Amino acid sequence: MEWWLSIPKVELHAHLNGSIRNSTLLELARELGEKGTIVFSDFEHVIRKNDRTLCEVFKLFDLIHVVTTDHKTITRITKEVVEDFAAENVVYLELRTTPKRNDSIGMSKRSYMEAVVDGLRSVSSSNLDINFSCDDLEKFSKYQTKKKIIVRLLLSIDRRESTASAMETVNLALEMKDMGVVGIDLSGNPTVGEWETFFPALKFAKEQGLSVTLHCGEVPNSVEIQAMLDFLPGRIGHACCFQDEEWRKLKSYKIPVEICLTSNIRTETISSMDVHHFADLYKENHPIVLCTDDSGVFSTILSNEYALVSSAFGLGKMELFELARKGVDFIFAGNEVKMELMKVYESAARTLD
Ligand code: 6MZ
Repeated sequence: MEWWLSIPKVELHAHLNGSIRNSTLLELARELGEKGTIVFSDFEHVIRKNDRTLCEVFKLFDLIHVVTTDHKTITRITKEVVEDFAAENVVYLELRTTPKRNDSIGMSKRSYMEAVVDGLRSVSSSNLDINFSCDDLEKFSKYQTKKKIIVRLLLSIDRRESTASAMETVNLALEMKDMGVVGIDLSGNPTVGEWETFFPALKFAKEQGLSVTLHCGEVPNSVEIQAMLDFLPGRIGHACCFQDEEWRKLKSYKIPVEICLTSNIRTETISSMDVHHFADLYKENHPIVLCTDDSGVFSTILSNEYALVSSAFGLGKMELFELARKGVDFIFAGNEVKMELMKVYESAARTLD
């Protein structure tokens, strides 16, 4: 595992509220339990459960959102999530989250995002290119030297949202470009909502120069999958339930795929590793990048996803280092950041063992 921890990695598919530390989640739930807002033992039972179907995962997210509603908590979890990724040598993180409005506590989509940005700032004062020493991560003690992580943000549109609400998120993303927002994600329960509802906002985002990534094919839905591919998003996530025609389109359009192995297996969208599409896409040299999806919910870390590929598909260290390096080609940040990351990989390549 140490080798996977030590190589530089880019994380392009991580949901903020899915990446919370279990210990933080339990602490927050306990506090709400004491106030009588929730029944702690019910919450604890759901959090500690390991195997969840896709449907159960979305129920869990609703529960997580109950304990992470206020601005202070959003700031805290953002800081912790960035620290955890940096601790395992993630050198570039595109963190995605759904801006939430909650009138009862005076939260607007903008103030939610400002709380996220405060979290990034509290990791470091050096704007969004965050330099810091990890001092509270016992699990990676060997890697607690000074680390640098570059963080950018994607604003997610939840599939439960209306066209107007999706448009509001895109406008917010445009307003927050100078705060590290580089794109838009479409996510949420794939059995809910229609592509036509989100299309106007996503099209507008693209026209305005924002990058777009879509959760695509988490459940079988040929019509939607093909419409999504024809939209030519910058990347897609998952691609689990594709038919031949959809594979053909994906490959001919060369749309990069964010691969989330543990998530796909845990949610049973893919029945086992030996039938996972990673193998075929890798063999065909299709653009792919390994990601965690929800490291908290699925109890994984990015280094573990690399270790999994090594054991399940027999890739060697050099091949995996190259796979990690290629992830840089698919980031949504601009060329300056890409060049900086290239240098990180060049220097790491010289010290490979
Ligand atoms: C689809 C997912 C997801 O935005 O509150 N999300 N959407 N498929 C998945 N695979 C299992 N994992 C997470 O983070 C949590 C939200 O991200 C989306 C869901 O909308 C979930 O509510 P934020 O930070």
